[in-house]
Amino acid sequence: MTNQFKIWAGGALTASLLFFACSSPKGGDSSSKSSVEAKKVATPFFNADSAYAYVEHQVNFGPRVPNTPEHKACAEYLAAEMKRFGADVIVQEAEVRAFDNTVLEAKNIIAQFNPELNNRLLLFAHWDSRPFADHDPDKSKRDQPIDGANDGASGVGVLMELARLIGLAGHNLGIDIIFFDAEDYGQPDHRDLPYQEDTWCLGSQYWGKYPHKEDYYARYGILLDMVGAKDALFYHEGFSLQNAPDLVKRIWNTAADLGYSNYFVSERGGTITDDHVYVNKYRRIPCVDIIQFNPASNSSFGDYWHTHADDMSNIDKKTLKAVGQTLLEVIYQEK
Ligand code: AHN
Ligand code: ZN
Repeated sequence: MTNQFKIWAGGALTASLLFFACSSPKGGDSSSKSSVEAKKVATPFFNADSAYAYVEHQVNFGPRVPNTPEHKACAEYLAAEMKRFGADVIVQEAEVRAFDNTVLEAKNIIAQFNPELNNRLLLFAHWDSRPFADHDPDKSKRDQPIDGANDGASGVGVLMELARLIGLAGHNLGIDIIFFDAEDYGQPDHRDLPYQEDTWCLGSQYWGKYPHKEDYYARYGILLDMVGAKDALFYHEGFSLQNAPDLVKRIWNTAADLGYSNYFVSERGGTITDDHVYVNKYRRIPCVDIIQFNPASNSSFGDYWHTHADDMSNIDKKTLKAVGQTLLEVIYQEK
């Protein structure tokens, strides 16, 4: 027997389903038998207009480059919004050293739902934007910071909409959403510098070594990076296949079930050093990176990548929807 309740909350439809599994062995009185009751929360509806507005709000601060007032203002906005959605928020302040020895005042923004539970899922994205446009066709503009609408703001915008919905609908598991800082301060390609290890992902490297809770662990982690460009293609990423092959399959199958296989291509793409590598390396959490990377194209990440073309005109609500609804479905299928 199934009872279904539909509740309208804040314009978003959240449906709660209650399942009663009644065991009635023959000859028994079913009303006196123990009934197993399992509560299951239906998958909320991802609002792409809402996610788009969160992307735009970040971009309107200007480039979010560490050690700038725009960066500080955006950090305050992100922390306040996540609190408003009902999360317990920690802003982890981290002094990290960049490729050119600049000390960056980095801030990892950590939003926790059901912080008391041990059984946790981790979702993350970087929130900083790149201080250079090292791939811009106009050489005179390569030292200027970029808007990072897709590279930075898109993943955060999708996760903010997820946080809003998790706050409304609740979840049976603990969920952490982390916005990592200083991901995109990696050594630029336009200055001909000698190769250095580990110049990207400075915020996640710091958090991996000094997590907000001792011995922090999660069942798995999912990273969103560049998830808002028009007609983006998401291939299986190499480190994700190595460390979390089953989760890769589950995410891509879920996307296909929802009708999004035009975005989620079930083939191997690039192997990309990104925040998930350090979360996996230091915390041993299996992680998947959902990242726009087309191995068959010349530009791989897209023509806009690390150029001044990565502005709001680069963002398409349909892509935000495909990623956001898929991610919601994956996490609400969890028991
Ligand atoms: C490298 O280019 C080594 N990694 C890409 C990580 C990245 C930069 N994601 C966004 N911007
Ligand atoms: Zn970047």
